[in-house]
Amino acid sequence: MKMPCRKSQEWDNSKYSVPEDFDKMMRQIVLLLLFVLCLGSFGETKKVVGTAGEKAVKAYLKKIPQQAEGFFLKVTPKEIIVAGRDESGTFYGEQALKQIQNSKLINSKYKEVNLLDDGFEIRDWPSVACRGVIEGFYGNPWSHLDRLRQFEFYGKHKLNIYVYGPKDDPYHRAHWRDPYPETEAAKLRELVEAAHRNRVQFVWAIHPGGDIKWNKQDSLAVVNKLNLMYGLGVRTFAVFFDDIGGEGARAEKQAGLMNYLTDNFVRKHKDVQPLIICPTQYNKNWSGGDYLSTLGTKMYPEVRIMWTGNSVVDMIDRDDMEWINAQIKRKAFIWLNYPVNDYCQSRLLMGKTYGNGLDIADLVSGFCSNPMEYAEASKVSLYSIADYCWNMSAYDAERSWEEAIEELMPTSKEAFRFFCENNIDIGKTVHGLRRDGESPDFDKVPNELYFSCLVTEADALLADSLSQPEMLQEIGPWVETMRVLGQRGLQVIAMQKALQEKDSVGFVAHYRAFQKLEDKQKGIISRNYEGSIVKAKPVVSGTVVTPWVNETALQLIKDYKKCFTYGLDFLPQQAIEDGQYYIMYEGKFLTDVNASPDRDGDFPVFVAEADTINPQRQLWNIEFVPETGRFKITNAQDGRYINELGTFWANKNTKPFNAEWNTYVFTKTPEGSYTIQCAGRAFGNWFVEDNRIKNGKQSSKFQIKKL
Ligand code: LOG
Repeated sequence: MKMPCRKSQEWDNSKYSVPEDFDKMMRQIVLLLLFVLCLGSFGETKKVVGTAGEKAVKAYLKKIPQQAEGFFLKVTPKEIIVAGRDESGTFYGEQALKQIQNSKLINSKYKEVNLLDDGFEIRDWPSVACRGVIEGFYGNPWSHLDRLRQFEFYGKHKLNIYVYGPKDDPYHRAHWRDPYPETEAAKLRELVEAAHRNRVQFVWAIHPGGDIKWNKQDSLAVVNKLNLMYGLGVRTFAVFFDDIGGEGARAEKQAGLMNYLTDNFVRKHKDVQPLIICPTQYNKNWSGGDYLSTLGTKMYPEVRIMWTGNSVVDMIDRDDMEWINAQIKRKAFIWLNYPVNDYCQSRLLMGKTYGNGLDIADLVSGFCSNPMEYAEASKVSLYSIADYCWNMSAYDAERSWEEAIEELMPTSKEAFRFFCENNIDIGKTVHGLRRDGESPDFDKVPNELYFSCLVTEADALLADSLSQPEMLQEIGPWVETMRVLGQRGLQVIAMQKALQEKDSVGFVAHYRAFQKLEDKQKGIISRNYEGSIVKAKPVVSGTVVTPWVNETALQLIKDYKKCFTYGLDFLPQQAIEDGQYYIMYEGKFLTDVNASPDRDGDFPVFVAEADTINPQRQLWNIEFVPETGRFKITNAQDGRYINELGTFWANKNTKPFNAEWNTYVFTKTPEGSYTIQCAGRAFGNWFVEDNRIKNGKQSSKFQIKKL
């Protein structure tokens, strides 16, 4: 069944034809391919598969790329040749063949395509030698099944490394010295085998820095644990020192341990790869002193060093790589903190993977993406990470994203695409990274149409949940949220109409329906099971549609109250009407004693006397902010806002007003005074100490008096 939004002539969004950048030659290839592959079951087609050095492919030796993991693929009606430089190359040649058969497409993913009279040849090899995924997030670690499904996906998309380092696996970090219990160990053994079967190097990481003692005993404890993991089949190892402080963070000690492990463990085994370290200073913002150069000079050059970029969550370009490589005297191994969402748990990051330089392949020793704890949903981005690492200079974020959507949800691709479009941005976080292009059609089509689409496309996905059960189970709470968001939006539109028509009864009725939906949305919780480490409250289109719906509803209520009195009991009460007020504590006035618009970091104090010279220093603009539904407090004399620390930040460049952090909840007490809470802090109740505002669990009571 067609969804109404797709029927709309104004809004035809289906772009699933041949990608636009296909030139004429490529179109020909596509046609040819169809012809070749339509010959069907290869009944009369000879198929030869082999690896350089084997007799079967001797005739093609010159065509096989020299690069590790490269392959030569030839398809004509008579023969199909798959010839790899090494076993991985042959494996990848077969994967490429399967993909071409499935998609009936060749595109610039492949490095060299050669059109023949009756078929085609491909020569292909990876841009980045080590490409893959690092399970390195906080939160619920992936399940066994998640991981098995990941490895299949990696094999298919030519990713060749997986680093195991979930922060909340106790045997990785908190209890790194302890061996895995028998059942866990058996699962890991199975995982290692599954990874290797898919040509994925399984790297097991240990995170000892929180409590390691720099002594022989703990060095041996690490060796002991690595030996146990070796026994489970692991052949590559990493040691993480991220997010720690104190003794564990000392560069010369870390370097010493890595060298010790190299001598006493790695070199003792013929089949163990050089180590990987995640340093404590793993991004430029956090670097300083001689930490990085100590690692660079003291640690064996074969030890690979991970790096997240200029900040924790960052995209990486050539200048960034040159800087870090010079510090550490080797090529950094990129730990890309995307699409990880452990620091913005309410959002799913389903947008395009863009922003990394297309010219850094020769400057990295590896490239891994840290994904979301939602393994299936992460595949949208991982698909692109694979494309990027395989043929970097030809990487096309847009096309790769479209392909990923089609592959991951073939039976509901348009609904899934719409879902992804509405789950793109990260929102404001300490890490700063934002993602463009969320809900791109929201301001292009009538709001009402958009809201119905949120509902119908959510329904379409839910109705198709059996075809991709693993994906739907993960994104389900967000799909539900998308549905409720659409319904809320429709109620807001109805409120708008009612207000225009001066229909106060209708307005209040729609507001009450809106409120019910809001309660319903609050009840949607992801991973809400016993023992779950992160229970997320999903937000959909948190940058575009959700704020529009919330702000418009609040604004409408404000407007309604100006004209009508009917039903006020049902509408949310604004604790304080916008205006100028004294904020008083035990008879004292909150005063901006240094009033000066450019001053930074000072704080208002409670003063006993009324200021007769500059009375505005004791007056505060209290103003409702629809974006958060809370209040902004600024001084009437100099316009500075009170921040979450109870102090002033005047510098508009470095500390611009941030509604999320710098708006307050006023709660009226029965006797008519108020308590004030900063919603941006965990214990953000205002209390007074030394005549100034402090934040904590306890609250003081304030008098808010009109001028
Ligand atoms: C952690 C990582 C986490 C990520 C994003 C590194 C090297 N370490 O700030 O486990 O998933 O940021 O929140 C990190 O990135 N610390």
